[in-house]
Amino acid sequence: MDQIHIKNLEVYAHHGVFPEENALGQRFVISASLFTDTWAAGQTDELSHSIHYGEVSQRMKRYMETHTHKLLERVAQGLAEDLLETYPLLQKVRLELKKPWAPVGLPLETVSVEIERGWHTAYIALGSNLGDKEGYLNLAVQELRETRGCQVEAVSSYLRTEPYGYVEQDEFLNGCLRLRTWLPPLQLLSRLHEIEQKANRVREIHWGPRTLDLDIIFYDKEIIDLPELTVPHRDMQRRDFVLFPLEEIAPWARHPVFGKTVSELAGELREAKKMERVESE
Ligand code: PH2
Ligand code: MG
Ligand code: MG
Repeated sequence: MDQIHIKNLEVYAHHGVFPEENALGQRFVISASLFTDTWAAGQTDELSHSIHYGEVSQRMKRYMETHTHKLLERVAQGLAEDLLETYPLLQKVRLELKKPWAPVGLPLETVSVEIERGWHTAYIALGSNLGDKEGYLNLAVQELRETRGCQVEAVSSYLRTEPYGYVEQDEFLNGCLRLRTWLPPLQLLSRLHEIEQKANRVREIHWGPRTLDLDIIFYDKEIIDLPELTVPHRDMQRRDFVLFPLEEIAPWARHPVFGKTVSELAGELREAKKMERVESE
């Protein structure tokens, strides 16, 4: 992707672990790469179709001067979030934050932290089979809309579905949504858990009745295999209550392990269910 570079912007600010640093302040030097599609600006010669590097520089200077953090990591993260939230055309930002006067007591040229932060696309499955099911799904959508770093881009219709797995429970209401987010997968997961808690979810029986269940189905094309999180969702290809609503909003999304689109997976599941029905007759 195209990039706009700001190189070695100098700012005087008060970040640091030591109280002297917070009191006296020191020099910081910032470099930023702004990842954005410059095609429209290149064609029209209109600044409104791009990101104004002067404005970005001013904004970074202001952020640096109006906050006091201990760690360079925190400053870099704060800057990145501020830019991603402010400039809709900014897809990704790489920031290097240098501290040439860092009080290390040794003759070094500079210390720095470099980070990359950007927008990602995640698909979230929603489910409820206890209490006000529709209310709980709506609550989840609303909470995500209000989450910093999350933009809800599309919501499927809600489907009534038979319980799958542990069947001795009430029917479910299921849906799916598309999220644009700069939260990394584990941070997104913990935000989803918070929202489940808000819906008074108690974790009792595995696969048992729940007021609200929020699962990450896809996160870009990432394959994640951690004890606390598996993406794509392990069992989605067998779940009509995931695939059918997902198909409404992302028929073309491709499963990064199976290499098939959601629409193909949904089609295969429909066929498999038809065969089951024929066999049981
Ligand atoms: N969720 C489960 C287990 N079974 N069945 C339906 N129909 N819908 C669900 O969301 C669901 C389920 C575990 O998360
Ligand atoms: Mg689930
Ligand atoms: Mg879950």
